[in-house]
Amino acid sequence: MNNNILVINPWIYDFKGFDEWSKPLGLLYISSILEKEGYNISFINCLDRNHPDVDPKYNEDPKKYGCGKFPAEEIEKPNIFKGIKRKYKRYGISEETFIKELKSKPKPTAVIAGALITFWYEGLFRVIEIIKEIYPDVPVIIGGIYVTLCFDHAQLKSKADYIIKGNNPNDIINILEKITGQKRKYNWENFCDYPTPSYRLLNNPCAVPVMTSMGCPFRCVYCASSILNKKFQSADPKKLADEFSQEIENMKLTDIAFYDDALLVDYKRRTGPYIDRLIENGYNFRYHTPNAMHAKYITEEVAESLKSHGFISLRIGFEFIDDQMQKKTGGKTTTQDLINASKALYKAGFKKENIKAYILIGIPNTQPESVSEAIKACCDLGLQTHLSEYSPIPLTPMWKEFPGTDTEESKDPLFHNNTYHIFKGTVISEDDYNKLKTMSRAMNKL
Ligand code: B12
Ligand code: SF4
Repeated sequence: MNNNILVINPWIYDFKGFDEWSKPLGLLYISSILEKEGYNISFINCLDRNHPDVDPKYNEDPKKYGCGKFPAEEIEKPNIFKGIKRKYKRYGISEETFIKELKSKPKPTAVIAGALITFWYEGLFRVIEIIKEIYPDVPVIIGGIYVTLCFDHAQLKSKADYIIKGNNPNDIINILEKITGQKRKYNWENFCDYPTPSYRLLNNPCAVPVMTSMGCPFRCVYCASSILNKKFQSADPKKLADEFSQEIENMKLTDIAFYDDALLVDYKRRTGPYIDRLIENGYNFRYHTPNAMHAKYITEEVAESLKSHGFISLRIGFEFIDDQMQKKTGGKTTTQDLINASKALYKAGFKKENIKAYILIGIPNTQPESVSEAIKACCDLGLQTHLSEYSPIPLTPMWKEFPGTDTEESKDPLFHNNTYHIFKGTVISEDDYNKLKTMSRAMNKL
Protein backbone atom coordinates (compact mmCIF):
# COMPACT_ATOMS: atom_id res chain seq x y z
CA MET A 1 0.00 0.00 0.00
CA ASN A 2 1.52 3.37 -0.99
CA ASN A 3 1.16 6.43 1.21
CA ASN A 4 0.14 8.92 -1.49
CA ILE A 5 -2.79 11.05 -0.47
CA LEU A 6 -4.58 13.36 -2.86
CA VAL A 7 -6.13 16.47 -1.33
CA ILE A 8 -8.68 18.34 -3.44
CA ASN A 9 -10.19 21.80 -3.05
CA PRO A 10 -13.44 21.58 -5.07
CA TRP A 11 -15.10 24.08 -7.39
CA ILE A 12 -17.60 26.65 -6.23
CA TYR A 13 -21.11 26.30 -7.69
CA ASP A 14 -22.95 29.56 -7.05
CA PHE A 15 -24.58 32.68 -8.48
CA LYS A 16 -21.43 34.63 -7.72
CA GLY A 17 -17.84 33.91 -6.89
CA PHE A 18 -15.02 36.34 -6.39
CA ASP A 19 -11.58 35.52 -5.09
CA GLU A 20 -11.14 37.81 -2.10
CA TRP A 21 -8.06 36.14 -0.65
CA SER A 22 -9.94 32.84 -0.90
CA LYS A 23 -7.56 29.98 -0.32
CA PRO A 24 -8.32 26.52 1.10
CA LEU A 25 -6.61 27.12 4.44
CA GLY A 26 -8.29 24.15 6.17
CA LEU A 27 -7.08 21.70 3.51
CA LEU A 28 -3.59 23.23 3.59
CA TYR A 29 -3.48 22.61 7.35
CA ILE A 30 -4.67 19.03 6.86
CA SER A 31 -2.04 18.53 4.12
CA SER A 32 0.72 19.80 6.37
CA ILE A 33 -0.38 17.58 9.27
CA LEU A 34 -0.45 14.54 6.97
CA GLU A 35 3.02 15.39 5.68
CA LYS A 36 4.26 15.46 9.28
CA GLU A 37 2.67 12.02 9.71
CA GLY A 38 4.75 10.76 6.78
CA TYR A 39 2.23 10.83 3.92
CA ASN A 40 3.06 12.12 0.42
CA ILE A 41 0.59 14.80 -0.53
CA SER A 42 -0.58 15.78 -4.00
CA PHE A 43 -2.94 18.71 -4.22
CA ILE A 44 -5.50 19.82 -6.77
CA ASN A 45 -6.97 23.26 -6.30
CA CYS A 46 -10.04 23.60 -8.51
CA LEU A 47 -9.98 27.32 -7.70
CA ASP A 48 -6.44 27.84 -9.00
CA ARG A 49 -6.43 31.13 -10.93
CA ASN A 50 -2.77 30.67 -11.84
CA HIS A 51 -3.17 27.29 -13.54
CA PRO A 52 -1.44 27.28 -16.97
CA ASP A 53 -4.77 26.29 -18.61
CA VAL A 54 -6.51 29.37 -17.18
CA ASP A 55 -6.69 32.54 -19.28
CA PRO A 56 -3.91 34.82 -17.90
CA LYS A 57 -6.43 37.63 -17.40
CA TYR A 58 -7.59 35.67 -14.32
CA ASN A 59 -4.10 35.23 -12.85
CA GLU A 60 -3.36 36.62 -9.39
CA ASP A 61 -1.99 40.13 -9.58
CA PRO A 62 -0.13 41.86 -6.74
CA LYS A 63 -1.49 45.20 -8.04
CA LYS A 64 -4.92 43.95 -6.92
CA TYR A 65 -3.49 42.52 -3.68
CA GLY A 66 -4.04 39.04 -5.14
CA CYS A 67 -7.84 39.41 -5.44
CA GLY A 68 -9.81 38.98 -8.64
CA LYS A 69 -12.35 37.06 -10.65
CA PHE A 70 -12.40 33.28 -10.89
CA PRO A 71 -12.80 31.81 -14.36
CA ALA A 72 -16.35 30.47 -14.61
CA GLU A 73 -18.69 28.46 -16.78
CA GLU A 74 -22.45 28.80 -16.76
CA ILE A 75 -24.19 25.59 -15.73
CA GLU A 76 -27.77 24.43 -15.40
CA LYS A 77 -29.49 25.53 -12.22
CA PRO A 78 -30.56 22.88 -9.74
CA ASN A 79 -34.36 22.67 -9.34
CA ILE A 80 -34.51 24.77 -6.18
CA PHE A 81 -33.03 27.75 -8.09
CA LYS A 82 -35.06 27.36 -11.29
CA GLY A 83 -37.10 30.55 -10.81
CA ILE A 84 -34.09 32.77 -10.02
CA LYS A 85 -33.20 35.07 -12.91
CA ARG A 86 -29.48 34.97 -12.35
CA LYS A 87 -26.79 32.90 -14.04
CA TYR A 88 -25.57 29.92 -12.05
CA LYS A 89 -21.93 29.04 -12.57
CA ARG A 90 -19.19 26.64 -11.76
CA TYR A 91 -16.18 28.74 -10.68
CA GLY A 92 -12.62 27.50 -11.14
CA ILE A 93 -10.61 25.43 -13.61
CA SER A 94 -12.45 23.41 -16.28
CA GLU A 95 -13.40 19.77 -15.71
CA GLU A 96 -10.96 18.79 -18.48
CA THR A 97 -8.12 20.49 -16.65
CA PHE A 98 -9.17 18.81 -13.41
CA ILE A 99 -9.12 15.36 -15.02
CA LYS A 100 -5.77 16.10 -16.65
CA GLU A 101 -4.39 17.12 -13.22
CA LEU A 102 -5.85 14.01 -11.63
CA LYS A 103 -4.24 11.71 -14.16
CA SER A 104 -0.88 13.46 -13.84
CA LYS A 105 -0.64 12.68 -10.10
CA PRO A 106 0.41 9.34 -8.63
CA LYS A 107 -2.56 7.08 -7.94
CA PRO A 108 -3.60 7.90 -4.36
CA THR A 109 -4.36 5.54 -1.52
CA ALA A 110 -7.08 7.93 -0.41
CA VAL A 111 -8.61 11.21 -1.50
CA ILE A 112 -9.41 13.99 0.98
CA ALA A 113 -11.77 16.86 0.18
CA GLY A 114 -14.17 19.27 1.83
CA ALA A 115 -16.44 22.20 1.07
CA LEU A 116 -15.95 25.51 2.87
CA ILE A 117 -19.55 26.65 2.58
CA THR A 118 -22.57 24.41 3.04
CA PHE A 119 -24.24 25.55 -0.19
CA TRP A 120 -21.08 24.79 -2.18
CA TYR A 121 -21.48 21.02 -1.69
CA GLU A 122 -22.23 20.46 -5.40
CA GLY A 123 -18.56 21.11 -6.25
CA LEU A 124 -17.51 18.54 -3.68
CA PHE A 125 -20.04 16.00 -4.98
CA ARG A 126 -18.80 16.47 -8.55
CA VAL A 127 -15.23 15.83 -7.36
CA ILE A 128 -16.37 12.62 -5.65
CA GLU A 129 -18.23 11.55 -8.81
CA ILE A 130 -15.16 12.02 -11.00
CA ILE A 131 -12.87 10.24 -8.52
CA LYS A 132 -15.29 7.31 -8.40
CA GLU A 133 -15.31 7.12 -12.21
CA ILE A 134 -11.52 7.21 -12.56
CA TYR A 135 -10.45 5.42 -9.36
CA PRO A 136 -13.46 3.34 -8.19
CA ASP A 137 -11.30 1.52 -5.65
CA VAL A 138 -9.87 4.63 -3.93
CA PRO A 139 -11.66 5.68 -0.75
CA VAL A 140 -12.79 9.30 -0.50
CA ILE A 141 -12.75 11.02 2.90
CA ILE A 142 -14.71 14.23 3.31
CA GLY A 143 -14.96 16.77 6.12
CA GLY A 144 -14.78 20.49 6.84
CA ILE A 145 -17.47 23.12 7.27
CA TYR A 146 -20.18 21.66 5.00
CA VAL A 147 -19.87 18.22 6.57
CA THR A 148 -19.79 19.59 10.12
CA LEU A 149 -22.90 21.72 9.63
CA CYS A 150 -24.82 19.29 7.40
CA PHE A 151 -23.65 15.86 8.54
CA ASP A 152 -26.92 14.05 7.79
CA HIS A 153 -27.06 15.46 4.27
CA ALA A 154 -23.45 14.45 3.63
CA GLN A 155 -24.13 10.94 4.92
CA LEU A 156 -27.24 10.55 2.84
CA LYS A 157 -26.16 12.14 -0.42
CA SER A 158 -22.41 12.45 -0.82
CA LYS A 159 -21.27 8.95 -1.88
CA ALA A 160 -18.04 9.53 0.05
CA ASP A 161 -16.58 6.52 1.85
CA TYR A 162 -15.75 8.32 5.10
CA ILE A 163 -17.55 11.38 6.41
CA ILE A 164 -15.88 13.19 9.29
CA LYS A 165 -17.58 15.84 11.39
CA GLY A 166 -15.67 18.49 13.37
CA ASN A 167 -12.19 19.90 13.29
CA ASN A 168 -10.03 17.28 14.96
CA PRO A 169 -7.34 16.21 12.46
CA ASN A 170 -6.69 13.06 14.53
CA ASP A 171 -9.94 11.68 13.08
CA ILE A 172 -8.59 11.75 9.52
CA ILE A 173 -5.33 10.12 10.53
CA ASN A 174 -7.17 7.41 12.44
CA ILE A 175 -9.14 6.61 9.28
CA LEU A 176 -5.99 6.64 7.17
CA GLU A 177 -4.51 4.26 9.73
CA LYS A 178 -7.36 1.84 8.96
CA ILE A 179 -6.71 2.21 5.23
CA THR A 180 -2.91 2.15 5.16
CA GLY A 181 -2.00 0.44 8.42
CA GLN A 182 0.30 3.37 9.22
CA LYS A 183 0.04 4.32 12.92
CA ARG A 184 -0.67 7.91 13.98
CA LYS A 185 2.48 9.51 15.44
CA TYR A 186 1.23 12.73 17.04
CA ASN A 187 -1.80 14.31 18.70
CA TRP A 188 -3.25 17.13 16.57
CA GLU A 189 -6.27 18.03 18.64
CA ASN A 190 -5.17 21.55 19.56
CA PHE A 191 -4.61 24.49 17.25
CA CYS A 192 -1.34 25.41 19.00
CA ASP A 193 0.15 22.09 17.83
CA TYR A 194 -0.79 22.58 14.16
CA PRO A 195 2.18 22.95 11.81
CA THR A 196 2.22 25.84 9.37
CA PRO A 197 -0.11 25.11 6.41
CA SER A 198 1.55 23.61 3.28
CA TYR A 199 1.43 26.78 1.20
CA ARG A 200 3.97 25.21 -1.22
CA LEU A 201 1.10 23.16 -2.62
CA LEU A 202 -0.49 26.33 -4.03
CA ASN A 203 0.48 27.40 -7.51
CA ASN A 204 2.64 30.50 -7.26
CA PRO A 205 0.30 32.63 -5.14
CA CYS A 206 1.01 36.29 -4.39
CA ALA A 207 -1.39 36.30 -1.43
CA VAL A 208 -2.09 33.66 1.23
CA PRO A 209 -4.24 33.54 4.36
CA VAL A 210 -2.88 33.01 7.86
CA MET A 211 -4.43 32.42 11.27
CA THR A 212 -2.95 33.21 14.68
CA SER A 213 -6.01 31.92 16.50
CA MET A 214 -8.95 29.61 15.98
CA GLY A 215 -12.52 30.22 17.14
CA CYS A 216 -14.12 33.25 18.73
CA PRO A 217 -15.03 34.24 22.30
CA PHE A 218 -18.35 35.75 21.08
CA ARG A 219 -21.54 33.83 20.31
CA CYS A 220 -23.45 35.79 17.66
CA VAL A 221 -26.76 34.12 16.89
CA TYR A 222 -26.33 34.21 13.11
CA CYS A 223 -22.78 32.78 13.05
CA ALA A 224 -21.43 29.22 13.02
CA SER A 225 -18.01 30.01 14.49
CA SER A 226 -18.67 28.42 17.90
CA ILE A 227 -20.14 25.29 16.29
CA LEU A 228 -17.10 24.85 14.07
CA ASN A 229 -14.57 25.67 16.78
CA LYS A 230 -15.86 25.02 20.29
CA LYS A 231 -13.21 27.10 22.06
CA PHE A 232 -11.05 30.11 21.32
CA GLN A 233 -7.43 28.99 20.94
CA SER A 234 -4.32 30.88 20.02
CA ALA A 235 -0.76 29.81 19.35
CA ASP A 236 2.69 31.22 20.15
CA PRO A 237 3.03 34.10 17.63
CA LYS A 238 6.81 33.84 17.28
CA LYS A 239 6.71 30.12 16.61
CA LEU A 240 3.93 30.68 14.06
CA ALA A 241 5.87 33.44 12.34
CA ASP A 242 9.11 31.45 12.22
CA GLU A 243 7.46 28.35 10.76
CA PHE A 244 5.56 30.48 8.25
CA SER A 245 8.77 32.29 7.23
CA GLN A 246 10.46 28.98 6.59
CA GLU A 247 7.56 27.59 4.58
CA ILE A 248 7.30 30.59 2.25
CA GLU A 249 11.03 31.22 1.87
CA ASN A 250 11.10 30.69 -1.89
CA MET A 251 7.66 32.09 -2.66
CA LYS A 252 6.94 35.54 -4.06
CA LEU A 253 4.31 36.68 -1.59
CA THR A 254 3.21 40.28 -1.33
CA ASP A 255 -0.02 40.05 0.63
CA ILE A 256 -1.35 38.27 3.69
CA ALA A 257 -5.01 37.94 4.67
CA PHE A 258 -5.88 37.13 8.26
CA TYR A 259 -8.69 34.57 8.58
CA ASP A 260 -8.94 34.86 12.40
CA ASP A 261 -12.46 35.26 13.73
CA ALA A 262 -11.13 37.35 16.60
CA LEU A 263 -7.92 38.87 15.28
CA LEU A 264 -7.79 41.74 17.73
CA VAL A 265 -8.52 39.80 20.92
CA ASP A 266 -5.27 40.07 22.86
CA TYR A 267 -3.71 41.94 19.89
CA LYS A 268 -0.69 43.17 21.85
CA ARG A 269 0.37 39.65 22.79
CA ARG A 270 -0.58 37.93 19.54
CA THR A 271 -1.01 39.65 16.20
CA GLY A 272 1.42 42.52 16.87
CA PRO A 273 4.30 40.22 17.91
CA TYR A 274 3.47 37.88 15.01
CA ILE A 275 3.98 40.64 12.46
CA ASP A 276 7.00 42.02 14.35
CA ARG A 277 8.61 38.62 14.06
CA LEU A 278 7.88 38.42 10.32
CA ILE A 279 9.53 41.82 9.94
CA GLU A 280 12.55 40.58 11.97
CA ASN A 281 12.67 37.62 9.58
CA GLY A 282 12.87 40.05 6.66
CA TYR A 283 9.23 40.05 5.49
CA ASN A 284 7.24 43.23 4.92
CA PHE A 285 3.84 42.22 3.65
CA ARG A 286 0.65 44.12 3.03
CA TYR A 287 -2.06 42.86 5.38
CA HIS A 288 -5.80 42.49 4.92
CA THR A 289 -8.64 41.41 7.18
CA PRO A 290 -11.41 39.99 4.94
CA ASN A 291 -12.97 38.31 7.97
CA ALA A 292 -14.31 41.22 10.00
CA MET A 293 -12.52 42.65 13.04
CA HIS A 294 -14.23 43.75 16.26
CA ALA A 295 -14.71 47.53 16.42
CA LYS A 296 -14.51 47.51 20.22
CA TYR A 297 -10.86 46.42 20.14
CA ILE A 298 -9.72 49.13 17.71
CA THR A 299 -8.22 51.56 20.21
CA GLU A 300 -5.87 54.38 19.17
CA GLU A 301 -2.90 52.20 20.10
CA VAL A 302 -4.17 49.25 18.05
CA ALA A 303 -5.03 51.48 15.08
CA GLU A 304 -1.52 52.97 15.09
CA SER A 305 -0.01 49.53 15.26
CA LEU A 306 -2.15 48.28 12.36
CA LYS A 307 -1.05 51.26 10.30
CA SER A 308 2.64 50.92 11.10
CA HIS A 309 2.58 47.18 10.48
CA GLY A 310 1.32 47.57 6.91
CA PHE A 311 -2.42 46.85 7.07
CA ILE A 312 -4.20 48.03 3.92
CA SER A 313 -7.72 46.58 3.77
CA LEU A 314 -9.61 46.67 7.04
CA ARG A 315 -13.05 45.12 7.45
CA ILE A 316 -15.12 45.80 10.55
CA GLY A 317 -18.22 43.82 11.57
CA PHE A 318 -20.91 46.41 12.28
CA GLU A 319 -23.92 44.39 11.00
CA PHE A 320 -26.80 46.43 12.54
CA ILE A 321 -27.44 50.00 13.61
CA ASP A 322 -30.36 49.16 15.87
CA ASP A 323 -28.99 48.85 19.40
CA GLN A 324 -31.62 46.26 20.43
CA MET A 325 -30.57 44.12 17.48
CA GLN A 326 -26.90 44.61 18.33
CA LYS A 327 -27.55 43.34 21.88
CA LYS A 328 -29.98 40.58 20.95
CA THR A 329 -27.68 39.03 18.37
CA GLY A 330 -24.60 38.70 20.58
CA GLY A 331 -23.36 42.16 21.55
CA LYS A 332 -20.13 42.12 19.58
CA THR A 333 -20.41 45.79 18.68
CA THR A 334 -22.19 49.01 19.54
CA THR A 335 -22.51 52.08 17.36
CA GLN A 336 -20.29 53.92 19.85
CA ASP A 337 -17.61 51.22 19.34
CA LEU A 338 -17.73 51.93 15.60
CA ILE A 339 -17.49 55.69 16.17
CA ASN A 340 -14.45 55.22 18.43
CA ALA A 341 -12.83 52.77 16.02
CA SER A 342 -13.25 55.01 12.99
CA LYS A 343 -11.83 58.02 14.86
CA ALA A 344 -8.83 55.95 15.96
CA LEU A 345 -8.25 54.60 12.45
CA TYR A 346 -8.42 58.03 10.86
CA LYS A 347 -6.07 59.41 13.52
CA ALA A 348 -3.62 56.64 12.69
CA GLY A 349 -3.68 57.67 9.02
CA PHE A 350 -6.15 55.21 7.45
CA LYS A 351 -8.49 56.60 4.81
CA LYS A 352 -11.97 55.75 3.55
CA GLU A 353 -10.49 53.56 0.82
CA ASN A 354 -8.96 51.30 3.50
CA ILE A 355 -11.97 50.70 5.72
CA LYS A 356 -15.19 48.83 5.05
CA ALA A 357 -17.91 48.10 7.56
CA TYR A 358 -19.94 44.93 7.00
CA ILE A 359 -23.70 45.39 7.29
CA LEU A 360 -26.04 42.39 7.32
CA ILE A 361 -28.97 42.42 4.96
CA GLY A 362 -31.85 39.94 4.73
CA ILE A 363 -32.02 39.22 8.47
CA PRO A 364 -35.49 38.25 9.76
CA ASN A 365 -37.42 41.05 11.50
CA THR A 366 -35.31 43.90 10.14
CA GLN A 367 -36.50 46.71 7.87
CA PRO A 368 -34.72 48.11 4.79
CA GLU A 369 -34.80 51.52 6.51
CA SER A 370 -32.49 50.30 9.26
CA VAL A 371 -30.00 49.11 6.60
CA SER A 372 -30.05 52.51 4.88
CA GLU A 373 -29.61 54.19 8.26
CA ALA A 374 -26.57 51.98 8.91
CA ILE A 375 -25.09 52.83 5.48
CA LYS A 376 -25.57 56.57 6.13
CA ALA A 377 -24.04 56.35 9.61
CA CYS A 378 -20.96 54.56 8.25
CA CYS A 379 -20.63 57.07 5.43
CA ASP A 380 -20.79 59.94 7.96
CA LEU A 381 -17.93 58.28 9.83
CA GLY A 382 -15.89 58.10 6.62
CA LEU A 383 -16.28 54.35 6.19
CA GLN A 384 -17.17 52.36 3.12
CA THR A 385 -19.84 49.69 3.53
CA HIS A 386 -20.25 46.14 2.29
CA LEU A 387 -23.73 44.63 2.41
CA SER A 388 -23.45 40.94 3.35
CA GLU A 389 -26.50 38.95 2.35
CA TYR A 390 -27.42 36.78 5.31
CA SER A 391 -27.07 33.03 4.87
CA PRO A 392 -29.31 31.02 7.23
CA ILE A 393 -26.97 28.49 8.85
CA PRO A 394 -28.29 25.29 10.45
CA LEU A 395 -27.49 24.67 14.13
CA THR A 396 -27.20 28.43 14.80
CA PRO A 397 -29.84 30.09 17.04
CA MET A 398 -31.06 32.36 14.22
CA TRP A 399 -31.81 29.43 11.89
CA LYS A 400 -35.23 28.80 13.42
CA GLU A 401 -36.26 32.45 13.01
CA PHE A 402 -35.69 32.37 9.27
CA PRO A 403 -38.79 31.76 7.12
CA GLY A 404 -38.96 28.28 5.62
CA THR A 405 -36.42 26.53 7.82
CA ASP A 406 -39.10 24.04 8.87
CA THR A 407 -39.85 23.00 5.27
CA GLU A 408 -38.64 20.03 3.25
CA GLU A 409 -36.82 22.44 0.91
CA SER A 410 -34.60 23.65 3.77
CA LYS A 411 -33.12 20.16 4.16
CA ASP A 412 -31.09 20.80 1.02
CA PRO A 413 -28.08 23.00 1.96
CA LEU A 414 -28.65 24.94 -1.28
CA PHE A 415 -31.40 26.55 0.80
CA HIS A 416 -28.61 28.35 2.73
CA ASN A 417 -27.52 30.21 -0.42
CA ASN A 418 -27.62 33.90 0.46
CA THR A 419 -28.17 35.12 -3.13
CA TYR A 420 -31.12 32.75 -3.52
CA HIS A 421 -33.00 34.37 -0.63
CA ILE A 422 -32.33 37.86 -1.91
CA PHE A 423 -33.71 37.06 -5.37
CA LYS A 424 -36.56 35.00 -4.00
CA GLY A 425 -37.43 37.94 -1.74
CA THR A 426 -37.64 35.74 1.36
CA VAL A 427 -36.99 38.60 3.78
CA ILE A 428 -36.26 41.67 1.71
CA SER A 429 -37.67 42.46 -1.75
CA GLU A 430 -35.30 42.46 -4.71
CA ASP A 431 -36.27 46.06 -5.34
CA ASP A 432 -35.30 47.19 -1.83
CA TYR A 433 -32.12 45.15 -2.05
CA ASN A 434 -31.11 46.82 -5.32
CA LYS A 435 -31.83 50.29 -3.90
CA LEU A 436 -29.68 49.57 -0.85
CA LYS A 437 -26.84 48.16 -2.97
CA THR A 438 -26.95 51.27 -5.18
CA MET A 439 -26.93 53.49 -2.12
CA SER A 440 -23.96 51.67 -0.61
CA ARG A 441 -22.05 51.85 -3.90
CA ALA A 442 -22.76 55.58 -4.29
CA MET A 443 -21.69 56.34 -0.74
CA ASN A 444 -18.53 54.23 -1.13
CA LYS A 445 -17.24 56.64 -3.79
CA LEU A 446 -13.99 58.21 -2.64
C1 B12 B 1 -12.15 33.22 5.99
C2 B12 B 1 -13.63 33.14 5.70
C3 B12 B 1 -14.10 33.74 4.55
C4 B12 B 1 -13.20 34.44 3.53
C5 B12 B 1 -12.76 33.56 2.38
C6 B12 B 1 -12.76 32.10 2.65
C7 B12 B 1 -12.36 31.26 1.46
N1 B12 B 1 -11.41 30.40 1.60
O1 B12 B 1 -12.91 31.37 0.41
C8 B12 B 1 -14.16 35.53 3.01
C9 B12 B 1 -14.08 36.72 3.93
C10 B12 B 1 -13.95 36.02 1.59
C11 B12 B 1 -15.50 34.83 3.24
C12 B12 B 1 -16.62 35.12 2.53
C13 B12 B 1 -17.85 34.53 2.76
N2 B12 B 1 -18.16 33.71 3.80
CO1 B12 B 1 -16.85 33.01 5.02
N3 B12 B 1 -15.76 32.42 6.41
C14 B12 B 1 -14.49 32.46 6.58
C15 B12 B 1 -14.14 31.83 7.96
C16 B12 B 1 -13.97 32.98 8.93
C17 B12 B 1 -12.92 30.97 8.06
C18 B12 B 1 -12.82 29.77 7.11
C19 B12 B 1 -11.48 29.14 7.23
O2 B12 B 1 -10.73 29.05 6.27
N4 B12 B 1 -11.11 28.74 8.43
C20 B12 B 1 -9.79 28.19 8.73
C21 B12 B 1 -9.68 26.72 8.48
C22 B12 B 1 -8.40 26.21 9.11
O3 B12 B 1 -10.77 26.07 9.06
P1 B12 B 1 -11.70 25.02 8.28
O4 B12 B 1 -11.83 25.33 6.86
O5 B12 B 1 -12.92 24.85 9.09
O6 B12 B 1 -10.83 23.67 8.39
C23 B12 B 1 -10.69 22.94 9.60
C24 B12 B 1 -11.79 21.89 9.78
O7 B12 B 1 -13.03 22.24 9.23
C25 B12 B 1 -11.20 20.66 9.19
N5 B12 B 1 -11.34 20.38 7.77
C26 B12 B 1 -11.27 21.19 6.70
N6 B12 B 1 -11.34 20.49 5.57
C27 B12 B 1 -11.46 19.18 5.91
C28 B12 B 1 -11.55 18.03 5.14
C29 B12 B 1 -11.66 16.80 5.81
C30 B12 B 1 -11.76 15.54 5.01
C31 B12 B 1 -11.71 16.74 7.21
C32 B12 B 1 -11.91 15.47 7.91
C33 B12 B 1 -11.61 17.90 7.97
C34 B12 B 1 -11.46 19.11 7.31
O8 B12 B 1 -9.81 20.80 9.43
C35 B12 B 1 -9.41 22.16 9.48
C36 B12 B 1 -8.47 22.31 10.64
O9 B12 B 1 -9.12 22.19 11.86
C37 B12 B 1 -15.45 31.03 8.27
C38 B12 B 1 -15.82 30.98 9.74
C39 B12 B 1 -15.03 29.98 10.48
N7 B12 B 1 -14.68 30.30 11.69
O10 B12 B 1 -14.72 28.91 10.00
C40 B12 B 1 -16.50 31.81 7.48
C41 B12 B 1 -17.67 31.06 6.89
C42 B12 B 1 -17.18 29.81 6.23
N8 B12 B 1 -18.15 32.00 5.86
C43 B12 B 1 -19.44 32.01 5.75
C44 B12 B 1 -20.17 32.81 4.83
C45 B12 B 1 -21.68 32.78 4.94
C46 B12 B 1 -19.52 33.58 3.88
C47 B12 B 1 -20.20 34.46 2.83
C48 B12 B 1 -21.33 33.81 2.10
C49 B12 B 1 -20.61 35.74 3.54
C50 B12 B 1 -21.48 36.69 2.76
N9 B12 B 1 -22.70 36.82 3.20
O11 B12 B 1 -21.06 37.28 1.83
C51 B12 B 1 -19.02 34.83 1.89
C52 B12 B 1 -19.01 33.95 0.63
C53 B12 B 1 -17.72 33.99 -0.11
C54 B12 B 1 -17.85 33.95 -1.60
N10 B12 B 1 -19.02 33.99 -2.21
O12 B12 B 1 -16.83 33.85 -2.23
C55 B12 B 1 -20.09 31.05 6.72
C56 B12 B 1 -20.52 29.75 6.03
C57 B12 B 1 -21.94 29.42 6.26
C58 B12 B 1 -22.35 28.27 5.44
N11 B12 B 1 -23.61 28.30 5.04
O13 B12 B 1 -21.60 27.38 5.18
C59 B12 B 1 -18.95 30.87 7.79
C60 B12 B 1 -18.97 29.54 8.52
C61 B12 B 1 -19.09 32.05 8.78
C62 B12 B 1 -20.42 32.13 9.46
N12 B12 B 1 -21.22 33.09 9.08
O14 B12 B 1 -20.75 31.37 10.31
N13 B12 B 1 -15.40 33.89 4.22
S1 SF4 C 1 -17.83 37.98 16.64
FE1 SF4 C 1 -17.78 37.36 14.48
S2 SF4 C 1 -16.85 35.33 14.44
FE2 SF4 C 1 -17.39 35.78 16.56
S3 SF4 C 1 -19.39 34.84 16.84
FE3 SF4 C 1 -19.75 36.97 16.25
S4 SF4 C 1 -19.91 36.98 14.01
FE4 SF4 C 1 -19.03 35.00 14.62
